[in-house]
Amino acid sequence: MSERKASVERNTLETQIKVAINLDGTGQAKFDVGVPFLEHMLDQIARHGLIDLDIFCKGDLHIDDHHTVEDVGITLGQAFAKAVGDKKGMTRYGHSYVPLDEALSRVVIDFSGRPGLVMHVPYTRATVGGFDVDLFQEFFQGFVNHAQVSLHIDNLRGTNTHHQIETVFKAFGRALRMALELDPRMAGQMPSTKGCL
Ligand SMILES: [Mn+2]
Repeated sequence: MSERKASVERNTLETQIKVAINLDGTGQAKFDVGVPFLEHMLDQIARHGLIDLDIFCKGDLHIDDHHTVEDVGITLGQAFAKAVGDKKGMTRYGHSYVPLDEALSRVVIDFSGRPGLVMHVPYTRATVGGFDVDLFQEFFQGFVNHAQVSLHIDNLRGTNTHHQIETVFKAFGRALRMALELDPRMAGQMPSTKGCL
């Protein structure tokens, strides 16, 4: 098996980003993106996905967090597309339910080769510690467009906004872990009767 690692650099007038990932890691995470709440969420992907993540972003935070959050999603998606390679022997589908006290979320992912996002998170507040939680829609849309995955995100219940979105990211990490798992019984075959993804 070739190593499932990737490094991507993406530079625009709004953000300068470097992402390095190892899909077969242990959850080692290093972040320098300037948005603490986003870093707290990215940490959930690393820990619960057992993916090593090293993300640096210098963004135009003097305007607001929007470009940074969206562009980190885009660049992370590009890194995933590169790291999964030809997807031979990969489980392909993944899902997870994660609770956190009163909150419960479900995330379902398919490394289909086609971008699609359905996200339903009825936030009870618009911000957490000054962070605009609406931006996570932009994060996931950026990720989906570039990782070329179908992603269904549902927060099923929850009254605390921090809990609502944290369960989404934990379930996202767990769903990724399931989908990325290499299944020895597949003996390197494609997880599709079409023969390609
Ligand atoms: Mn938390």
